[in-house]
Order: sequence, then structure tokens, then C-alpha cells
Amino acid sequence: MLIKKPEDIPSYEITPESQFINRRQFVKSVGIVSAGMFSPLASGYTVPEVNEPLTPENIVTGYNNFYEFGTEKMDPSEHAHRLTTAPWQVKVSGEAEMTGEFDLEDVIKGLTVEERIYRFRCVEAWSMVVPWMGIPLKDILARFKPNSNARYVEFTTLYRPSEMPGQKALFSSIDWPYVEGLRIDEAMHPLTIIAVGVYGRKLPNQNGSPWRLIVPWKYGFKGIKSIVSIRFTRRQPVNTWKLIAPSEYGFYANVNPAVDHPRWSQASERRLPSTLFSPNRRPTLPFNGYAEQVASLYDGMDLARQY
Ligand SMILES: Nc1nc2c(c(=O)[nH]1)N[C@H]1C(S)=C(S)[C@@H](COP(=O)(O)O)O[C@H]1N2
Ligand SMILES: [Mo]
Repeated sequence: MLIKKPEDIPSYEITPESQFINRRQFVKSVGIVSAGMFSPLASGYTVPEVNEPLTPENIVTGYNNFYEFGTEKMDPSEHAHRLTTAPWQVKVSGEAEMTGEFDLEDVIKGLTVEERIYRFRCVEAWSMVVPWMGIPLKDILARFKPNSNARYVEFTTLYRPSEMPGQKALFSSIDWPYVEGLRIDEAMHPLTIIAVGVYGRKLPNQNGSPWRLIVPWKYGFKGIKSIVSIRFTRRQPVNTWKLIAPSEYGFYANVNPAVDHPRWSQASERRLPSTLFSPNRRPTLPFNGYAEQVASLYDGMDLARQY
């Protein structure tokens, strides 16, 4: 569905009837989904199934990386309630026909939210399996009508130190706001989503409310949270972690067991929950298990150099 003018984008509401398409009882049980929504995905794309247990909800929403709220895993769930997420404005700029300031609810109104169960692999070598509720990013980007110069998309997180204590920490080595980017073909790939929920509910602040990027075949740091800007560019965006440590973190950040981080191996991962006595360690899969779907995007590239 293409929108001709910003004001023609209808307004967004999560209603039991219209928004969530689910295939699993546990999501229904939290009360968002009405019966009768058992149906193929709206996108018509067959999402590869993850036949591995879900990571418990309290870990997904309690063990987080969101440095705007502190660098400890418990900091985001402790502090992110301070963030005001409504109303939420998004600035769209660069190589597209429809640019400007939009209300988030107008941007996503009318699009279908799908449940997507994905492996989630952090560059720190832990992983989860997460039932996101998401909208294919391509459906969102199409509304802005990117032109043929749009070779990349850059995303920026909210900058609001009054509500994000990590942004004013003096010791912080991060040049806020957090920035990430994708090549346009990665952004348009049907596996790439914008998550607006998890475990059948709206996204908690600590997971990047009201919307955040999820690219399941890439390391977690590509999944930028609480996005306020989308910019279509000719040039490759400079992403935050690459800017901080270019020898450790690249632009592509494809999950790759064959390319180690300079300070640790990427050959395996701790699947959460993981304890000293039950580490739950498992081999890391190329492209996080999504090679069949995405490896061809990188044909001819040297993935050891373009990490
Ligand atoms: N704005 C912002 N986005 C971010 C981060 C961050 O610190 N700030 N951390 C990234 C990292 S390193 C990971 S692993 C994931 C964690 O997502 P989760 O807390 O929902 O599991 O968010 C990513 N997105
Ligand atoms: Mo991460």
C-alpha cells in the first residue's frame, strides 16, 4: 500500500481485530489476539522456523544492551521507564520522494504486525530466541518512496539526556546519538523487521520502544532502538560501534563463526539462560542460521575483510 501524502496515512492503533497475526497459543494467552487470526503471514513470505525453545520473557526484557540507560545488563530494565515514548516523531530525509516529520502512528498505520520468532546473537557471544512482533521494514520504507540514489538507510536513536542518563555520563566513549545503517537491499529483505512488540505485547522501553530494528542474521548491535530518524543515503552510514572501534566492529556485522572478534572467539555462543553449571553453549551458525535466505546478498564479498 503506497501512501500519496503524509496526511493520507491512516492512524495506528493496536486492536485485537486488526493488527496482530499470530500462530501460537502463548501469544493469544496474553490477550492481544483474538481467535480466528490463525493464518499465513501477511507478507506472504515463508519465514524459516526456529525449532529451539524461546528465551524466557524475563530474560528478553531484563537482560539488555541499551547504553543510553547504562552499561550493565540490568540498567535498561531499571531505568528505561523514564523514557516518554508517546507521542513519537520520526524525521525522514535524504534520497526519497516523501520526506519530512511524521508521527510514528501515521507511519505504521495500516501495516500488519507479524509475529517473528528469530534467533538473536549479540557480538558478545550470547544469544536468545525471541518472539518479536514486527512489521517488515520494506513495507515501512516503501511509504517514503526512496529514489534510485538511495543505496543505504541510516537510522538514529532518540537523543534526550534528560530521560536517558547514559547520554550524559562523562565517562561515555559513545558519541551520542546511537546510529546504525543498512545497505538498501538488506533493509528491503523480507527478514528485516521493525519490532513494535515482543511476547505479544508492545515493546517494553528497555527493548527499544516504541520501535526498533531487527536484522536476524546480523549481530545485535545493528538492531538500533527507539528510532527517531530514517535517512536514505548514497554513501555508507557511519555506525556507532564501527566509529568507536573499527578494528572490532564493522558496518556489515553479519554473524560469522569463522571471523573472530579480536578479543574473543565467535565460533560458539551461550544461549540464554546460561549458567556456570549449565552454560548452554552451542555452535554459532553462519548468518545466525539464515544463510539460505541471505548469503546471496554478499556474493563476491570477502566477509573476513568486510566484517
Ligand atoms: N540505541 C541503542 N540501540 C541498541 C543498543 C544501544 O546501546 N543503544 N545496543 C545494541 C546491542 S549491542 C544489542 S545486543 C541489542 C540488544 O537488544 P535487546 O536488549 O532488546 O536484547 O540492542 C542494540 N541496539
Ligand atoms: Mo550486542
